[in-house]
Amino acid sequence: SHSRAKSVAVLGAPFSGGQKRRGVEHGPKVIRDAGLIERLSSLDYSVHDFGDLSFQHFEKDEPSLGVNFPRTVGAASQKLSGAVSRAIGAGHTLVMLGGDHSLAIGSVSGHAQQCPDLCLIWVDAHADLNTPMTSPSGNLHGQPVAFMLKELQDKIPDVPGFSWTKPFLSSRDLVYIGLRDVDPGEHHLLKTLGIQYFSMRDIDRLGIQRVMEATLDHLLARKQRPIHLSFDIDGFDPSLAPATGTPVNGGLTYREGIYITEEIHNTGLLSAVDLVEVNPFLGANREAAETTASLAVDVIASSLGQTREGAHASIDTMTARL
Ligand code: B3U
Ligand code: MN
Ligand code: MN
Repeated sequence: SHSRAKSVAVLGAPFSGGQKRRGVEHGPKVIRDAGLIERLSSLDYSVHDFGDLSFQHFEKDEPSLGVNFPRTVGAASQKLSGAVSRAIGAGHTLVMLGGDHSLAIGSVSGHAQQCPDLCLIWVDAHADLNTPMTSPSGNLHGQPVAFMLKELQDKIPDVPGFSWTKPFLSSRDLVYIGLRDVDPGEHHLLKTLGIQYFSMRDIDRLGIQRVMEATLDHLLARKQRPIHLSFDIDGFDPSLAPATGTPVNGGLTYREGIYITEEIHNTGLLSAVDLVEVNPFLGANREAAETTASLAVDVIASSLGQTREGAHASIDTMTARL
């Protein structure tokens, strides 16, 4: 047999403090139960399942500056950041299972500690770009990108729990795909910072093939660098991903979502992927949760090289059978 070329680290982050609906902390369990580890092993990765992190719950965590559960979210992201940094430093491709999208502050910053020149692809119905001042909800899962961007340094107040992190990403190193529910403050920032984004309307106009060409050209034309994919399952249409906290009609089709991840895999530059916002308590029934989790597995497997045309492992093992 041949040697396994690549290793992947799977890290669960059962955390829900970035929003108000219980259940999203069970995302890692349902995604594993949908067969993630077996699928990645069958793609010929050496899979290192690091299990689930456990997070500190702050008894008194009053809102501060309009932000809900600031200390709990800040501490969770800080812990995740360290774990992600260590896994990537050890040479693994990282898969982070959320949990809500506030966790991306931790996963992307931990990745950036090891790979300061990374770029970020954010697949989501939402821009998650609110600052504490523009946020309509105070929920930190609607704000993670604002905490990362250097250009917004002066717009982020000193929220308790977040003194450990400082902005590390330039707005030109970020592309959004799938947007269709953007708040006024977020839209203002998208436009004034000149962030590259492809809304669902843009996908309707251009088709997903040209969207991916433009995305990868924008991020990689100047130089090849590591990619962080932060995939919110609500990027998909709610008919495909019903078990999520804030579903929005008119989302990605299955084929569009998988095309996105196939193209990212084909760059050979994917270094970390977040899969967030799977909430098995939501959706009409248990089947809704299971389809959503199974879709999450497909997204991760496709990001890591599962193809729709099939593949063969090695000439040697095949020719023995032909
Ligand atoms: N933009 C709104 C709603 C929202 C953001 N992210 C999700 N929902 N999943 C907010 O609260 O910032
Ligand atoms: Mn999100
Ligand atoms: Mn979202």
